[in-house]
Amino acid sequence: MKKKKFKIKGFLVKKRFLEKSKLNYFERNLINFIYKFCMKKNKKISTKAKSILSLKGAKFRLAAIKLLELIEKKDKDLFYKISKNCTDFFSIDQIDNNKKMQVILKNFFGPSFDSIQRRKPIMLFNKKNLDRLKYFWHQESQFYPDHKIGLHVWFPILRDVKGKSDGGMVFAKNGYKKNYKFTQINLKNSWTQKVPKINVEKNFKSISPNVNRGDFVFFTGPQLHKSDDQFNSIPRVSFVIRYLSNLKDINYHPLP
Ligand SMILES: O=C(O)CCC(=O)C(=O)O
Ligand SMILES: [Fe+2]
Repeated sequence: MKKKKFKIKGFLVKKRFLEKSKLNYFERNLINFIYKFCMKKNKKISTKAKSILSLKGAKFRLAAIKLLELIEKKDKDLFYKISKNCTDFFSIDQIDNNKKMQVILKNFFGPSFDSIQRRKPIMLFNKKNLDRLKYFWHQESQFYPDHKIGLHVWFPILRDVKGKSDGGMVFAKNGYKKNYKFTQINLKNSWTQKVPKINVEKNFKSISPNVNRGDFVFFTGPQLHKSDDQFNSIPRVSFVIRYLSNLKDINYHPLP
């Protein structure tokens, strides 16, 4: 049987990429990480995280989102630290080791597969009326100028993202063909922004895909994207993993 090829132009949503049991495990690992990470930094938060671990299913997920909301409200510095460090738990590696992920990476990177460098994944949070943690339009390729090729993998946890204005991601249709000059913006406890010097919305159609728990969105370095507006009163939580390579002669080389 012929192997399924992974072809991507800009971005692609892979439905049901990760089994629910693995995602459940991942979500619990995150709360367990917060419980331990906050033990010395914020006892109250730590104790709360521990108590949430006794909940199951939808109750657990909602309580987990509320916990993150509380941390962000009470201690912005701690929240930013958690966003950057919470992937020190091992279940993120199980996503790399997933067979489907390996096939995709091999197909996408071809001969550069052996030189993939993975950037430390981060947690992303999009809450109504909270702009500090959102991304404006940007291209990941501008954050990694030394890497000629990049594949980025974004997936929501704890709740589904129901398309437009639900706090997910927005992609510019066909907006992956060149790198644009940008303006850099740095704000406290916020991600660095590299905003392209073009009017993205005027030049491209915006697409806000539905992305359920377990669905993964893949996008390439130059693909223009941003955080969507958030009208849902329940915040959105997601992770992103970045795979990069700096071999110059990379082309699309599918596996035999
Ligand atoms: O999750 C978001 O709001 C934006 C994510 C993003 O820009 C990325 O994952 O590269
Ligand atoms: Fe991004």
